[in-house]
Amino acid sequence: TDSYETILVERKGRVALLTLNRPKALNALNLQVMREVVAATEALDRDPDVGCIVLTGSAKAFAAGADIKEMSPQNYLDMYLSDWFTAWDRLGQVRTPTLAAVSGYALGGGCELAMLCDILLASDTAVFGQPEIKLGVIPGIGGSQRLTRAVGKAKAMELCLTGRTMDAEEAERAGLVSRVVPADDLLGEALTVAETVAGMSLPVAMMAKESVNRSFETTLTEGVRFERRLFHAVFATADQKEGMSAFTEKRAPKFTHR
Ligand code: CO8
Repeated sequence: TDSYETILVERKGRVALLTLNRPKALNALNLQVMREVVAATEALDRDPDVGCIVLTGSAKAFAAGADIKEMSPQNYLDMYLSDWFTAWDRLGQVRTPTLAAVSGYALGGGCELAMLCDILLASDTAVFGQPEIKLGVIPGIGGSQRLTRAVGKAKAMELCLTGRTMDAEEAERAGLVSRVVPADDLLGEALTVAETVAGMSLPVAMMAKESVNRSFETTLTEGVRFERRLFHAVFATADQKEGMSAFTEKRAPKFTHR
């Protein structure tokens, strides 16, 4: 982890904290940031001792978008051949639960990066938007799709077509973020939520995540059938026995992630 230049990676028990660290560019996402975030997250995903991955930025900016200076001179073939930003999609395939703790700007690729995470917590200073249109481009890391699924067509269209931003309160009302907390409490609250998730059975948490994500990919009937299969599957875990025994015995469960 020492070899990363644009991110910091820390471990706090079963929680991993990944901090975007390009302060001079408000954490603008260039190819190096993409490679490092994706590599670090995938390495943490392979570690059975990590039960939740928190992604955060600075107080001023989660990430102010894709790196405009790096993108500016590219032509079609440059973008196509280097497959610009496609590796970000791999964050959506990570099986360990992920949490984005957003303070300040989450614009363009920054908003898209937050939306690639499972839980989205915002500070009261957070600002979300897809302002690409103002630069003569459109969202490219799934923003037009994930924002629309998160907040509906009305708001997604307005944000993508005008480039206007929304504050944390509007983002919460619209269903983009699960909760807004005071800026000073954001990281603490994010780590508390992450510890809670990481304290659950990891394979069961993975299945819960997989099941929720399935709802974005399939019909209700198929989604419910998928959930039912996983529900049956959790009875093959020791953690199901432990969780239910602990309840009966009126004690806290001790999950072994098996
Ligand atoms: N890229 C590169 N550099 C940036 C970016 C960015 N997105 N955002 C900020 N910076 C740099 C600034 O250039 C500045 O650098 P310098 O000091 O060298 O001039 C430094 O960060 C500080 O920024 P500001 O001085 O602008 O700070 P302010 O507090 O005045 O303003 C804002 C903050 C409002 C966030 C402002 O910086 C801003 O509007 N940034 C751009 C936001 C934006 O448009 N984001 C969308 C980018 S496009 C995108 O994300 C497309 C994603 C899909 C691409 C997919 C391709 C396949």
